[in-house]
Amino acid sequence: MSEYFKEVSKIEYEGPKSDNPLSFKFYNPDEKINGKKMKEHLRFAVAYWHTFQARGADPFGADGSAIRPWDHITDPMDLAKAKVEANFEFCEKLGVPFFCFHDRDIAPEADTLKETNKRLDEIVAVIKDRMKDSDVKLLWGTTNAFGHRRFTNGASTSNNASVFAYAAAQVKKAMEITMELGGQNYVFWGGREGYETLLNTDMKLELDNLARFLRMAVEYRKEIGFDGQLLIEPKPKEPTKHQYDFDTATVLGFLKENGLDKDFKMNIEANHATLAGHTFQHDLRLARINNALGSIDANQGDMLLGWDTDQFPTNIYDTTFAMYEVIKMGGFTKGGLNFDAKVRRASFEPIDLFYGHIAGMDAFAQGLKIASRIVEDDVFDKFISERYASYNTGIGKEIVEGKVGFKELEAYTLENGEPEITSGRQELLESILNQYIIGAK
Ligand code: XLS
Ligand code: CA
Ligand code: CA
Repeated sequence: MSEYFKEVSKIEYEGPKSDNPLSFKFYNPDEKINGKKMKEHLRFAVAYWHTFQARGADPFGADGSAIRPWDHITDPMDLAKAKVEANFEFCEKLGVPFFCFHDRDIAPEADTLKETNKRLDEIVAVIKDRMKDSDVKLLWGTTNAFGHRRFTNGASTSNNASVFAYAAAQVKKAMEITMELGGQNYVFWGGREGYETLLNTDMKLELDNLARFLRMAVEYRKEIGFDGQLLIEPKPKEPTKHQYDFDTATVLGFLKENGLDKDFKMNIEANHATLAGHTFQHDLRLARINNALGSIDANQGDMLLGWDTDQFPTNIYDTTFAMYEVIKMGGFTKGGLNFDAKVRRASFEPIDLFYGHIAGMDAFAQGLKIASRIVEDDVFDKFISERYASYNTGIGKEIVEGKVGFKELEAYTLENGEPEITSGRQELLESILNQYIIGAK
């Protein structure tokens, strides 16, 4: 077995004052927070595509800048096998319990679907074998039905029925291998499911076909007995101008309209929520209150840029708010925190992959600690329940219980006159939040 990251040994927790860049400052996997180990709360995953596939390319530097320890390997299948080894070594050294992949990340596409599936089987066997002596597991699998030229006009929303069929064949196989590898979730991110211009688009047919496709996935999942969660990952734009799975609200409405809301939860990515004009927490909250928060793609965007930068998450406010929602839903069941994040083009050395993940893991560990103190002290919820107390008694209770209509409310208002309103206290709450963020509370 080759060792790819020779300069790195197991990353250990050394505490907040450590100067060792290859150590955790806040992530202490076995430390208990509210009776549960940090590693069980956080369920981190490495994204295969960013960590083992991405080359640091951008539209102005298609060749990429990355230097990787497997660069000398030229045969595509040998390279795919090397990356399996590198993945397990990387996850084990970081103590990350999960990884996630697209079918095409783990095995290169061949000339025919049959050949491609054969390649996949070969690599799946290698992964399975490596899993025997590792604690590292598969969080989720998915399909890349957007990179190949055939998907230029979309996959299940393509104008061409044979492309729809091709995508179905691909998802079928990807779901099978996800199940074979013990994957706990299967993700549907839209890829090119959207449009560039309505001048050439039958929106109604495309949306109906998207629902048909998802229904087929639900049926096939039942047929093969895959018990993982099915997740939809919203994104408003990129690669298409308008992606159909725009945001959590849009996806929830679409699922309900098509009778699919019991079958799918959300995989919410921070950078996608912000591209949709929401905060990360907004989409998490909306999913949570609809019992639809399945898993999280942990990254962050750049507020000054209008695209999907997929940066490692380091913003403590965001990780705190995210973990607040996770704690409030009672923790992850099958989901986790997948680092759908890439190191910057200028961070091209292999060691930067470790620094990126350590930064993200530490930021989420801090977020978890802060959020659990906020939940424990009942800071904001207490304020919120007092703020809405008028709905607990009197006319408010009658509104909530559906006992009154416009006529009764008019009579009530005529009798009671001008309502007394209360301050929202935003600035006060923000300064209390800061006390928790800096660790004073
Ligand atoms: C792209 C998406 C993608 C999904 C998996 O923006 O984030 O990487 O997570 O297909
Ligand atoms: Ca993602
Ligand atoms: Ca993204």
